[in-house]
Amino acid sequence: MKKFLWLLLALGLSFCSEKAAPPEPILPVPDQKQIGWQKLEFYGFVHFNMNTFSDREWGFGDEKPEQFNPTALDAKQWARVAKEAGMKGLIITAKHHDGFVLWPSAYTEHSVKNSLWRDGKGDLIQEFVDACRAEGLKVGMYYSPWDRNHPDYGKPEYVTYMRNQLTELLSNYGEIFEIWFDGANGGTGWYGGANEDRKVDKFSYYDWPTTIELVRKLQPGAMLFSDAGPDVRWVGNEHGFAYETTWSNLMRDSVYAGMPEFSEKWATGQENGTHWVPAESDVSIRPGWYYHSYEDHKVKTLPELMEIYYKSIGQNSSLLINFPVDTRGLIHEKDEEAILKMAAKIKEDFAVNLAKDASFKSSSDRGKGYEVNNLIDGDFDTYWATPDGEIQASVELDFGKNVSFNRLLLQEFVNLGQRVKAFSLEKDVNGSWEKIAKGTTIGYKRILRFPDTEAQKIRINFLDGKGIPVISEIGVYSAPPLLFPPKISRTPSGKVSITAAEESQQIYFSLDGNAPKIGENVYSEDFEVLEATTVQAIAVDSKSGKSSEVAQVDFDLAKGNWKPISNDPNAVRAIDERAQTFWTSPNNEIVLDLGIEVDLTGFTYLPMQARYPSGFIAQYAFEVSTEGKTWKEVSKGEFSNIHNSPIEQIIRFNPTQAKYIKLKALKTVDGNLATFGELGVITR
Ligand code: FUL
Ligand code: CA
Repeated sequence: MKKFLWLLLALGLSFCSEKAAPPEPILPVPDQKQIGWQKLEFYGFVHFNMNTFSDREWGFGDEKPEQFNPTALDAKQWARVAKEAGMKGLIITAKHHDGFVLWPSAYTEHSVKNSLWRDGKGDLIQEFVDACRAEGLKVGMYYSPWDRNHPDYGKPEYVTYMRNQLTELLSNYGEIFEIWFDGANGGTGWYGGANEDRKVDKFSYYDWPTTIELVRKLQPGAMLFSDAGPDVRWVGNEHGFAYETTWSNLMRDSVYAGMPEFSEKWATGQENGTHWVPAESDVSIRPGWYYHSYEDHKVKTLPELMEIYYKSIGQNSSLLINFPVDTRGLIHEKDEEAILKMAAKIKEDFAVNLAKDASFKSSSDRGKGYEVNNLIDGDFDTYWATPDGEIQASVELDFGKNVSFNRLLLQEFVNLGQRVKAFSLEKDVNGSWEKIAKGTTIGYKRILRFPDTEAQKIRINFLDGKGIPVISEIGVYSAPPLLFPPKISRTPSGKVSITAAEESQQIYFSLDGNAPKIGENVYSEDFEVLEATTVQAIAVDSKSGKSSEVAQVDFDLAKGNWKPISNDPNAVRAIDERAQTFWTSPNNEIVLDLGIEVDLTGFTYLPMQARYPSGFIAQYAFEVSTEGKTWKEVSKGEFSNIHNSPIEQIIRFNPTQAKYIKLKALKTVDGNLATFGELGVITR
């Protein structure tokens, strides 16, 4: 009897272990740390440093340690918000381009140790690390290679300084999951008082191989980020958007950090890329990376944040959302509210995986261990795959009844390399297949969005790939509709119109600076706004009664009577109230006649918004005149980070009288003729 049982058991075991052979990997493949990192998906950035207090995006390097003085700093609050938002880690700006460091480094006096904060005894990196660990968040460090404070920047001595500081950061604070090396480097700066322009050869100056070796030695598990990787690459823009086609494979030997053509030529990754260097999408929750109180109402709306989610995590990229921590040393209430709304909406969109209740069928599978049920077991490490050579294949889902859905989620088992190049989704309509949506690459995660559609049976077709499909998970979801805030626009002569995303939605607005109230001030036709006025509006869905986020625009003087002083008739494009048009000035300046004399307190400059920008103003001078002959300069300075973040630049100055204004480009980012997307004035 006993013997018989043993026999049965042995038979059963051998039967269970008859697993078919796994597919051959297609190179390149991720290494262990990249596999772990990929599953994080969502983590946060904290931009908090000297710029927070100098109200700049890029400090010049001449700031004083005393300026750094948060009044209520609480890193625990940052960690709590990040955790509640579903983020898996936080990366902090240990040192930004201005050179000030958040820890008491032994190698510089330009540090928190000489600030008033915690009487100079504080170590912000330590507080940050402790707060993250307490919430179970991973810890990352941003370290700017460019240093506009250091006297030796540009010389070999500085590279030693940089490595000494990295050694401090990577030895004294425990395990680090990512180190972020910024590609922006070299240019004007204070440099210990030299006040000059210092160019470095971005390819060779930092001797990256040696620095990478150091990082590997101190933190073998850390992901190294830069435009060029080596472990994780920049997505090539600061909107938080990956691409329709996004490969984790990169021609790594052809790229280097800060190379000018990276975004256009390399950022999407390449099908035949030689190394595994997946994309990370970075974006700030406000227009700027650092806190500016004038952006308190420009926190990204829920629709904007969801667009980012679907275009990053939904397009084979990780997502890094930035909090510009404020001068108190806290994540601003509005930023917290926005990120928590986003977290709730992600949960809502993916609440029920309809595929879980479906029966699955595939055109074929490679045998035991690779069947279709692996696609819905919630385990990334189990997968469905076809026999060798069968690149084209399909998986059919039968829900058993008609269901409504609008999202398809697919995950490739990328541990064996990224493969799929084309796939489609079809539904069964009375016995024939009708196309609903299609995609190109999948990678670690791909989410397709399409209008609500109903079906009992659907089919996913794998149409083309570098090899057989190897798929970990499939999800089908029905995301509830999202109400978009209305769009507010004004013509040059001052007519304001407000439009909602759908006609069935009712619009309410306000002009007094308070949020619009449902039931008060229904918008029914255009109205006039000629002077500085804040217009706010919401859209209300009549079916559900739900309302959108508030849209807000700060208008100043209408431009109806303004005239450009130029022979070029196209100059009006700089004042046509349309962000998409621009003017290229032949002499790098624009002169406007405002028609009447006004009290000016500032101006706004919107860089051109076209796909391939040119002539962004990097350094400017602003002059005013009352008769158009004698000019007075009222402001001069730089538009920091305008290249990567071409948002409206807002410059304020002491009140002055003007009938004529002149904005001069002293320097453009690319040396091309200056372009003007839109020019405006501030009178309040
Ligand atoms: C850019 C920097 O220049 C910005 O200031 C910011 O730190 C962003 C994350 O990277 O290249
Ligand atoms: Ca699975």
